[in-house]
Amino acid sequence: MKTFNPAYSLAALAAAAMLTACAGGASQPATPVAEAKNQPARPAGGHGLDAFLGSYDANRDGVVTRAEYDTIREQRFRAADTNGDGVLSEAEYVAEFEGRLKRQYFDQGREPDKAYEQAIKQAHVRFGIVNRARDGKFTREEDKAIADRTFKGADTNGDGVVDRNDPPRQREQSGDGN
Ligand SMILES: [Ca+2]
Ligand SMILES: [Ca+2]
Ligand SMILES: [Ca+2]
Repeated sequence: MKTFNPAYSLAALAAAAMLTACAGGASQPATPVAEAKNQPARPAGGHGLDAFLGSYDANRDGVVTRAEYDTIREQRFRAADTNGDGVLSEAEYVAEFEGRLKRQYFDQGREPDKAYEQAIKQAHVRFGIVNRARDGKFTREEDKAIADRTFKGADTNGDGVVDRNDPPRQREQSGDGN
């Protein structure tokens, strides 16, 4: 295990929550909630390196490879496609986001608040942006295009992986914020 770094705790928690959700199985106990409460609240899939690592660093080595990223993104898409028609409706898209957000609030011992409502609203707005064709169907192709842009946007030093060696950009804006 790596040395404990408080900056990682929320990210690790999010990763643990997500992996548990994805695998549907038991996983190691996450970082104690007491630790997480000391961290600033951050919406699920929020911007920033911590959120990125928390969401996609599956093996928690502090480095997100493209393979890890693509695998989790694909898992997330498949899990979100609850009616199995291969595309995400707005309802499916937002429900997937809300599931992660709920989990995060639960793990932090928080009740849904104004920020929660706002985050859900933003998810609806985001669907309108990611669903470029405006046909109400978010496709894998659309997701892959965003994934590519998001990963490259996060990999600010361009070495093909996302980690703490990637200098933050002045204005954090990458893809759909997932
Ligand atoms: Ca990793
Ligand atoms: Ca669907
Ligand atoms: Ca990099």
